[in-house]
Amino acid sequence: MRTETPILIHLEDYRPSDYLIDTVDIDVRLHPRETRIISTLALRPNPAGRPHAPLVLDGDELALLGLTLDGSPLDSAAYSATPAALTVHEPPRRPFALRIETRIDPTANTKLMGLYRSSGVYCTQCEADGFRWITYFLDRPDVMSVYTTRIEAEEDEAPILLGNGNPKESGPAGPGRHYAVWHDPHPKPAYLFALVGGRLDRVSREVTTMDGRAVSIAVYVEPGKADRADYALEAIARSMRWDETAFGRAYDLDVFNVVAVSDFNMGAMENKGLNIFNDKYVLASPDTATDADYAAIERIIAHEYFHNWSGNRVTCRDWFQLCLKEGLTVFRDQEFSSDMRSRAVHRIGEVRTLRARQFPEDAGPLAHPVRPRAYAEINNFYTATVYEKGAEIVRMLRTLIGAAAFRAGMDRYFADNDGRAATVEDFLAAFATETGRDLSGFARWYERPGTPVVTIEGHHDASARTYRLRFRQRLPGAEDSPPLVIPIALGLVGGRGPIAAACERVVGGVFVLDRPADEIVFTDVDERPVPSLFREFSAPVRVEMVLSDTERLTLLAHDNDSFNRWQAAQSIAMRLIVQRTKADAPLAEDAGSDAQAFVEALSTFLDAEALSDPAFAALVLGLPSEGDVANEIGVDIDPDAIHRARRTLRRHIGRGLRKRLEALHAALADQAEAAFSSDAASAGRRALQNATLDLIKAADEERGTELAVAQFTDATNMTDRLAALSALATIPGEAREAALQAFASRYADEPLVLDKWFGIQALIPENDTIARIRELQDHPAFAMTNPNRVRALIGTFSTANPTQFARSDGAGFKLVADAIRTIDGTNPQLAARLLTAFGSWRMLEFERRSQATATLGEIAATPGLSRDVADILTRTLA
Ligand code: 0A1
Ligand code: ZN
Repeated sequence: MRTETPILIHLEDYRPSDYLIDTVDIDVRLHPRETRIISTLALRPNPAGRPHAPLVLDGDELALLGLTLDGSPLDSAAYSATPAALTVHEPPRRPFALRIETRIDPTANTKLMGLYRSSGVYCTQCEADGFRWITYFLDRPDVMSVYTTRIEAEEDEAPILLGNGNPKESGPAGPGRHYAVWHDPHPKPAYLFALVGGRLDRVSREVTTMDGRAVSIAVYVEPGKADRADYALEAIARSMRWDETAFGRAYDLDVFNVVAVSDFNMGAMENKGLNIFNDKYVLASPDTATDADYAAIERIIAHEYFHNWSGNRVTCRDWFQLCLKEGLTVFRDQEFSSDMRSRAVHRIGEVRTLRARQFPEDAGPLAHPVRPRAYAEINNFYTATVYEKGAEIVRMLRTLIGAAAFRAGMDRYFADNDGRAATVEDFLAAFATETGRDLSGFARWYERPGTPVVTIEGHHDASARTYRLRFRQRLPGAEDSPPLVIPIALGLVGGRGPIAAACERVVGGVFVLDRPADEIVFTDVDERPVPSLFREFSAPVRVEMVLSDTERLTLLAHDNDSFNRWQAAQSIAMRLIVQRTKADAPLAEDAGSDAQAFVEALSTFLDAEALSDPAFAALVLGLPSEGDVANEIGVDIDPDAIHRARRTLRRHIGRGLRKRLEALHAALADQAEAAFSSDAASAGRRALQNATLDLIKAADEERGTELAVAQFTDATNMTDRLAALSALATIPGEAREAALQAFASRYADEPLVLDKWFGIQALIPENDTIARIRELQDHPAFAMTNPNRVRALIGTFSTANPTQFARSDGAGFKLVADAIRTIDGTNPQLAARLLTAFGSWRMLEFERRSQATATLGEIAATPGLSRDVADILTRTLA
């Protein structure tokens, strides 16, 4: 690996920019290989900066073609230009204009940062520091400017020309060429700059904001795909309305455009007035998109739209404050989705993702605070911790101060910081001022990495009729650090339902644990209760409490908190799988006696509730994933043992519930509407039908195959078709290969659908999977240069096929390492992201751990690794 120590950027070194840029006039002449950019910056010394400082503009691989200051060329001694910086040694101590001309090659840009081409469409990606790939600039988020963008192109090649803000003028620009001018009146950092030029179809409609502004909203997609853009368009309209009612935030331009491109490193980007999306999160039709796709599209459309206030109007002072916009915006999109769909079902989904992605990150070598203090490569900090744990912090804040005070605090935050580049301190100050509370203890959540553990003991005193709960908190690895402020939503449950018991420390159903240890006492408790703790998952912690299965079944049956009902079922299943894994004896066929009570409870539950809330029932039937079990066990992981244990329990449950599952599967198939609807109720019915299919298959492969083949053939939507294919994919044989073949021919021209096909094969827990994947890499539809393809095949394999990725012969690690090395040369961001799959290697048992070390060592020995990959590698091995 590169021997030089990575250069770290530290939060404590922040100082204001020496110069500010009030306006940017940027003229871009699009050309596939030689795009010319002329940028005119209105600069002035920053009163808060150092006087007489040189002006140093950022660049990356840039070539300077021309430079003037206030209209006159600069003497060559007055400046110096390298690909990475343009320095004016002694700029005027008054406002001045700099005109900079650069030239770039969008076709050669495979990093997908700056200006690049995706299937012939010119598009940009400037977060975090992509603008410096286009022109020299003060590329930092606290430099905010008003932009006017002129785009010129061949009319044939790029009939559509889009920029930030509002369209101002357009017209011909010489033979066969045309131009468009866009103006964005809202000052913004360069990372929110965007432009698009290409041949695109569009769907659009008008909406009127609560302030009476008429806004034209539009979605642009590849020619011929406009019929798949309506769902995204309507999701924009719903997001706009919701932000008005939930947060009082209205849109502030005359147009709002979304463009879908097929090569994109992330999900989407919130450029002002011109959101650019990975087409996976825009395009949907019943025949090509699953219910999960529809939900993801709605959520990500909302996420990017909500950034217009939480991110754009109020932006970040520096990249250490990334959670200020991301955590807050994730919280906002979660609330939106909960309001659009079932809140309980949605919350369970969020927590599953948090536990599957953020908890392991926080427990491994890549752990970092929600607000990091240092980084070598900022693109590696778009993490589950910044996004998901960041959102949990905002949620805890609301739980602590209450919904009304939270809303008032948000209003104050937006009002006080509108048009500013803010910090986490500014965010907390708005709530502290609003409520008069000291939030300095709470602020520790932003500083401390790691998942806290809360240990709880309960004691019922029958004669005193009291119930006492003792709490202790600790942060593994940082036992001496001051305590966190942990809101614990709780209640007591008895054999007939929730128990009303008094405790003065519990206010509005919430007890706040802000000391290392504490205890509370409920009075008037006659029967021995079961505590229902961390309702709705009120804090991102691990809970340690000894409860019997009987007590957990009381919660499953009688709690009025849906999250904890689901959690109770999960905890029992987890205990059963962990126990089987540790024994690693898939026990005898009837060795389910310890699971009998659980199976009976599931059976009662299904009879009573399956058809009234199918989405919730599907979640209750879903066992913890193999990854969840590995995270629970934490050390000396043998993925094969976990796989066997989980399969045994599934089979046992499937057999125990067999009759009910068959009946439910049939009933739900009958209920399926003739006309497809993507709404939550229909999606819930499909989810339960497919959960029953999966368990029937676990109980009886032959019957499962029969049902799956029928469902695969008759399916009228992608959810059912794909669920059938997934069910078949784990049963070796002809039925599987035939279905895979049929799917591939049906969708031969649908790259996004073939991604699902790649993914399903990457998940097969069999030894042949590696060979299958190597073969699929040569499939005409696969390309190492397209992030969606790579994530579908290699990413799915490395993150969700633990038995094959972590094979004891190292072949799984090697497959992924080979891909990382190939991709690093073209797209370092994507390569670095793939590498994070090695983040949990220390949990593995000795042999697998040794294989991981060897593979990581081989990657490290590769000459010319990118900074992105080198950064992840250094931290993974540290
Ligand atoms: N701000 C975007 C995430 C994003 C970050 C970096 C990118 O560069 C490749 C792209 C998108 C969001 O939160 O959606
Ligand atoms: Zn975001």
